[in-house]
Amino acid sequence: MVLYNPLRTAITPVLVTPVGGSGNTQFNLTFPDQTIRGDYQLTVGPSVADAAGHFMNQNGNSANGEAADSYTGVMTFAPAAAQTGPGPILFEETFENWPPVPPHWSFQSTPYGGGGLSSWSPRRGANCLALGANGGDTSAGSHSGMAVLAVDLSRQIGQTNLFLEFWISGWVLAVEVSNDAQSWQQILSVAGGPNGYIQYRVELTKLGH
Ligand SMILES: [Ca+2]
Ligand SMILES: [Ca+2]
Repeated sequence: MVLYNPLRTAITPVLVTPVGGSGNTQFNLTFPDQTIRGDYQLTVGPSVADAAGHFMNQNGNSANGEAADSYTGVMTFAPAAAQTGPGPILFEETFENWPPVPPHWSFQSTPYGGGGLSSWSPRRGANCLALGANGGDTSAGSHSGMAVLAVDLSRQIGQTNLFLEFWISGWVLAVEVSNDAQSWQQILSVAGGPNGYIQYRVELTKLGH
């Protein structure tokens, strides 16, 4: 059994204890407190046997204990969003204070992508955000990844002149915004070679959010 965090790192230790009175049909998992926002993936089996020695058969065919008979589930953990401070810069992410990954960042893998911190050619300071395979390894060939920054802008409702400003460098990059993390509006799509950093500035108050 393996429990992965959103950076595709296995969490250790994970202790498994039967729920009292369940007849060993329910189990509690105990693991260190997690702070990273995003999808946690749990894989169980297939070499888990019932009392009669039958291994798992998650795909329901005639053979037990195959690689395809393991169970995989995903749980989404969303701790608090980042809060804004006094202006003129309401929120600034410099990536200089990782680790740990702040709980307002999350990552998704598609399938081996992900995000993480990189010291590879940051525009400013020692760190930048990297989207790539296995937690930001941009050397691992073709891959994709998504990082989500959750910022609470409820104090800025009705405000004008609200901007999102950032520097990016890479092959193909898309930036989307959402006010509910369900429906997303693409505000930027860039295709081109890694010709160095380019600064972008988007006026959020003109997006209809
Ligand atoms: Ca099977
Ligand atoms: Ca930096």
